[in-house]
Amino acid sequence: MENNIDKNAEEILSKLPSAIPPYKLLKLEQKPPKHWAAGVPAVMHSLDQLVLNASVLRGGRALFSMNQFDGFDCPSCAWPDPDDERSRLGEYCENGAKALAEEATSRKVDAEFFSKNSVYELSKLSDYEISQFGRITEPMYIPKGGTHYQPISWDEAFKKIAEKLNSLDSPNEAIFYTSGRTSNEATWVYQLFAREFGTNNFPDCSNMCHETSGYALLRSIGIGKGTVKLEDFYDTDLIIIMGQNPGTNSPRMLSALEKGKRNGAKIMAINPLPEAGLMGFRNPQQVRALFGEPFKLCDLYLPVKINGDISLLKALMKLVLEEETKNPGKVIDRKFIEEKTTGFDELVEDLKQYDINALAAESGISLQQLQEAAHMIATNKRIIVCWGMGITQQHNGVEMIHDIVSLLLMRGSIGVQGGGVCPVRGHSNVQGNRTLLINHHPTKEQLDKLQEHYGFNPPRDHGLDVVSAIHAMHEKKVKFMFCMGGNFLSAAPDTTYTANALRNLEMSVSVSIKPNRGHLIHGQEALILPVISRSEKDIVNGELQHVSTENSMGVIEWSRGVLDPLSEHLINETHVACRMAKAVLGNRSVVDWDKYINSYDAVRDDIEQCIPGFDDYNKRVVQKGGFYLPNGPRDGHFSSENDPNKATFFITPMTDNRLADDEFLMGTTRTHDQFNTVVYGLNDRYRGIFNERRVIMMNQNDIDKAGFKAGDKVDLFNYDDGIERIAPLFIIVAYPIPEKSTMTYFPETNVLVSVNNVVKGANMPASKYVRIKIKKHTPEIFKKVDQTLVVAYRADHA
Ligand SMILES: Nc1nc2c(c(=O)[nH]1)N[C@H]1C(S)=C(S)[C@@H](COP(=O)(O)OP(=O)(O)OC[C@H]3O[C@@H](n4cnc5c(=O)[nH]c(N)nc54)[C@H](O)[C@@H]3O)O[C@H]1N2
Ligand SMILES: Nc1nc2c(c(=O)[nH]1)N[C@H]1C(S)=C(S)[C@@H](COP(=O)(O)OP(=O)(O)OC[C@H]3O[C@@H](n4cnc5c(=O)[nH]c(N)nc54)[C@H](O)[C@@H]3O)O[C@H]1N2
Ligand SMILES: [Mo]
Repeated sequence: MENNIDKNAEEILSKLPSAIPPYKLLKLEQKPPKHWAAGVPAVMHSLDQLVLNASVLRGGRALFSMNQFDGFDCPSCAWPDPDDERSRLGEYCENGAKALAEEATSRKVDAEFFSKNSVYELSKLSDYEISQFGRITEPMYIPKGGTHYQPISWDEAFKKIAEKLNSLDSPNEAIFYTSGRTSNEATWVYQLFAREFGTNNFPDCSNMCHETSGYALLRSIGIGKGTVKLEDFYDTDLIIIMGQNPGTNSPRMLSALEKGKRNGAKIMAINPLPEAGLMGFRNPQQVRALFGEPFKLCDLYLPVKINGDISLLKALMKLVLEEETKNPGKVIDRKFIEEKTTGFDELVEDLKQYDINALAAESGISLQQLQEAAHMIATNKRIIVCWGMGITQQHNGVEMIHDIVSLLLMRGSIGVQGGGVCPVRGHSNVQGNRTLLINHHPTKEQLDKLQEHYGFNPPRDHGLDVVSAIHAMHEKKVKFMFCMGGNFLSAAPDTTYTANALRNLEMSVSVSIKPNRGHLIHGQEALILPVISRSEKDIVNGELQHVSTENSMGVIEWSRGVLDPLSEHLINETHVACRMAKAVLGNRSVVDWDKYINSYDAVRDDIEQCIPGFDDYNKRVVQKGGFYLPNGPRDGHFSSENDPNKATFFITPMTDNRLADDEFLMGTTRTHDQFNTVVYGLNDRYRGIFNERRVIMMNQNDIDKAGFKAGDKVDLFNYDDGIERIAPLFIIVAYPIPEKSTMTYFPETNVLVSVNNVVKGANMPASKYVRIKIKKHTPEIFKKVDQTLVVAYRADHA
C-alpha cells in the first residue's frame, strides 16, 4: 500500500474534511472500576461542570428549575420525574447537570468564528474540542464549493430551502430527520409540514435506539412502548435490568431502584460489564447517603457474553418451566395465559429442543447462576424487566424482546401493578416524537385523521428510516436532508459510507445549538439554523411560552425555560418549522401556520383533535405532574400480530455466535462523559478509564491468548460484506468482561459498524454486535485508511 496514493488522491485528502475524530492518543490512566454510582464525586462534578462551562449564574440558577413542576424538562434522558416529592434544590443528576451546562454555556460561536475557521481545519479537531467552542448565535450558510460557513438571515435561509425543495422532482427526494429533544409542539408542526409537502421520509434517532422495542412490543402485546409507571418500581418484587447502564445514562433511575429495594424488591442485572450504577448507589440528594456504606442495589449479577442474552433468556424460560414441574400451579400463571395470551404450548414445545448446558455455555453464565436467577423469577410474582441499548442494538434484538415478553407472560406479570416491560428510552422526548407521528410508517388511521382534520392528502407510501436513508443518499435518490437536531453523521453506522452519502446531497440543513462534526460533512450547499435550547425562555409576542414532552413512561409534562436566550438571533424550533412551511408551500398550504406561530395552545388544540389520549391537552398539561397517555396492555387489554385480543408468545430462533480464533464480538457504548455524539469530557469515571476514548476493553485471558499486553496499541478491523473497515490506533485495557466480548466507545468505532449489519425486523444498526479482528498497530495503517477513504470517495463521486 505504501506510496500508493497518487497526487490526485493527496489533493482530495487535503480538502476532504474528516468524518472521523482524529487519531490522537492522549495519556490513558486506569483505576479499578467503581462498585457504586453517584455520591459526593457526582455532586462535585455537577458543580464543576456548571462553574467551568457556564457562568455560575446562567447554569446554577437553571439547575434549581430543572424537572420542577413549574420548571423545564431536563434535556438529558427520558427518565420520569417523581409525582409526589421533588427536591427543592432541583431534581437532577450529575449527567443532567452536564447536559444543562453544555447548553447553558455563555461561550459563543459567531460569524467571526466561522470566518476564521474553515470546515476542513475544524474537522481536524476532536469531537470534544469541537463542542467546547460554545453556542451558535446566528444562521450560517456554506455555498457550493465553499470552504467557510458565512452568516445568512433567517428569511434568506428559508428562501434557499424553499427554492431547493420546490425544485425537486418528487417530495420523496427530501428527508426530514429528528433527534429526540424536539418538543411535542415543534414535532407536530414539523411532521405536518413535511407531510403536506408530500413525504413520509422521517428517519429519526429512534431508528438507532428503541425501534427494536417498539417493533417487538407492538407485535407481541399491542403497544410499541413500555407498560410500567414510576410507581411500579416502588412496589414490586423483582427488577431485572438488561443491557442498560443507569448510573451513567439515566442516573435518576437509581433513586427509583433504591426506593423499590428499600420496599423489599430484589434486583438482577444482566450485562457483560459490572457497571457501577447496577451495583450500588449513594443518593447525591440525601446528605446521610453521601457518607458511610453505599446502598447495595444488585442481588444477582449475570455477566452475560455479548449477544448471549438470547441463550440466557431461553435457559431462564426452560428453568422456570422446570420450577413449575417441581411446584405445580405455583409458577406458571395458567389463568392469565389462558385468558390473555396465545402460543404458550407451542413455545414450551419449542424450548424442548435446547440443551440447558449448551445454553449456559453460549450465554457465558454457569448453570448454577442460571438456576438461581430462574428461582428468583419463579418465586417473585411482580416482575419488571428494564432494558436498553445492550438489547435493542443486537441483530436479534427483536427476538430477545419477544423472549423477555414470554418470560413475563409465563408469570402473568404484564398489565399488573408492579410488573411489566420497561424499555428505558434515551433522548428526553424521543417517545413524544413517535407519539406525534415522527414515523416513517404511520398507520392508515393516523393519516386518515390528518386528512380529515386538515383537508390535505398526506402521502400514503412508507418513508425512509435511517439505514434506508443512507442507502438512498448513496444512490442519489435523495437530494435534500433537513435535520431537526442531532448529528446524523456521527450517530449513524459505517461513518465513511455515511459521510459519502451525505456529501451526495444537494442541500443539507441542520437545526442545532452547537457546532458538531455533522456540520463539517455536508451537502453541496448547507445551512446551520441555531435555536433556543430547552432551558432558555421561549418568548412569543412578549409572552413566555411552555412546551411539552413525553417521558419514558408515557407521562406528558410541560416545560418552560428560565434563562435568557444567548443571542437575539435564536428562534424556537416550532417557528423554524412554521416559517419553513410558509416559505416552501406558500399559497399551496391549507394549514394556518401563522396561528401556530402565534400560539402553541393552537398547536396543542389540533394535536388533541388528531391523536388519541390528548383530551383537554392545554388544561391537563399544566396540572402538577402532567397526564398519562392511555396504555391498553397496562390495563390488561392486549392485542398482537397473531390475535387481536391477546398477547403472543413468539417462538424465536437461536443465533450461531461461533467465532474464529482471531475474531471477537464488540459492543459500542457510552462513557460517563458524553451525551451520544457530544463529548463533554474524556473520562469514564465509573469504569476507571481516564483521559482517553480510543480504548478497547478486553478480558485478560483474551489479551494473553492473542499475545498482547494491556496498554498495547492495536488496530481494529471489521470484514462484513467483504469490505475491510478499519479503526486505527486503540489502546488495550484489561477489563472484567467475558471472554471473546470486547467493548469500545461510540462514535469512534461507528466506522466499523456495517450499514448492512441491522436488527432483523426493526432495520436498526446492530451497533452492539460487531465482529472484529484486533491486530498490533502499525503506522502504515493510516495510509491504508487514507487510501480507503479516497477510493470510497471516488466511487461515490464518479
Ligand atoms: N449521560 C448520558 N445519558 C444518556 C445518553 C448519553 O449518551 N449520556 N444517551 C441517551 C440515549 S439516546 C439513550 S438511548 C440511553 C442509552 O442508555 P443505555 O441503554 O444504558 O446505553 P449504552 O451506554 O449504549 O449501553 C448500555 C449497556 O449495554 C451493555 N451491553 C453491551 N452489549 C450487551 C449485550 O450483548 N448484552 C447485554 N445484556 N448488555 C450489553 C453495556 O455494557 C452497557 O452497560 O441513554 C440516554 N441518556
Ligand atoms: N455505535 C453506536 N452508534 C449509536 C449508538 C450506540 O450506542 N452505538 N446509539 C444510538 C442512539 S441510542 C441514538 S439516540 C443516536 C443519537 O443520534 P442523534 O440524536 O442524532 O445525536 P445526538 O448526539 O444526541 O445529537 C447531538 C446534537 O444535537 C444538537 N442539539 C442538542 N440540543 C439541541 C436542542 O435543544 N435543539 C436542537 N435543534 N439541537 C440540539 C447539538 O447540536 C448536538 O450536536 O445515536 C445512535 N448511534
Ligand atoms: Mo437513544
